[in-house]
Amino acid sequence: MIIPGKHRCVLFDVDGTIAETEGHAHLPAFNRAFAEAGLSWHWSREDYRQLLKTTGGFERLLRHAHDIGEDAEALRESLLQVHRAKNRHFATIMQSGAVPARAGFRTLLMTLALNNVAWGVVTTTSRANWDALWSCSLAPLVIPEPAVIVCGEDVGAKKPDPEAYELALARLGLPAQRCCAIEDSRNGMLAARLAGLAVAIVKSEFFRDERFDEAQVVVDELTELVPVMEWV
Ligand code: XBP
Ligand code: MG
Repeated sequence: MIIPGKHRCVLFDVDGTIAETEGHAHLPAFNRAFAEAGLSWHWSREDYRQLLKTTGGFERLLRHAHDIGEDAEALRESLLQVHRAKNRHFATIMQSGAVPARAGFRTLLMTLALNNVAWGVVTTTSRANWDALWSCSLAPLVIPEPAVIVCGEDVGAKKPDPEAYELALARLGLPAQRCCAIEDSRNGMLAARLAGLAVAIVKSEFFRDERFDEAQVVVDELTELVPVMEWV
């Protein structure tokens, strides 16, 4: 799928794709924020699997409030504070070193670099969460920096809307045919496909049973994408 010479940049989703941040960091951070705010909410892994169908942590909080019959709009201000606290706990968890990059991430990046292919980040997570993952888990791997970074705050509509991918392409000044994407969720795959990109899916903890019919390739681990020419 990646053709060095034709493809100039591989766009990586973050949560679930570069690292298993959802189960190891976002979910415990949400539950810590709920307890801290004195809320009786507590999300199990099964709750979270369902809630992840809504992209964006704040949007996920609004949806949960709605699902349990609360007036989500009336709670908007207090949920904004809960979301801020969640991201603070996320940073603390990342600083503890609890969430390494997925197997093969570094080797894949170095292989892309050897083939003169850049990489970028297209995520619906908050910029602060990307910064925490980068400084705690990725920069220590001594890898090239991403050529473009698009985060949740940069777009009006989150995945599966293609806006984040379209913005990354515009910032790179490249057409969709010169890039491709690596995603772990159906929403992410649809966003990339709608922007005209070929997509490789790497299966992750919460999305492994989703439908990925529209993807060009589906693998269990990033290690399987390392021989980049074999994606063709
Ligand atoms: C990631 C998300 C994010 C994180 C939480 O989706 O949906 O919302 O779960 O991040 P994707 P924030 O991997 O498809 O980009 O709380 O910062 O929104
Ligand atoms: Mg993801």
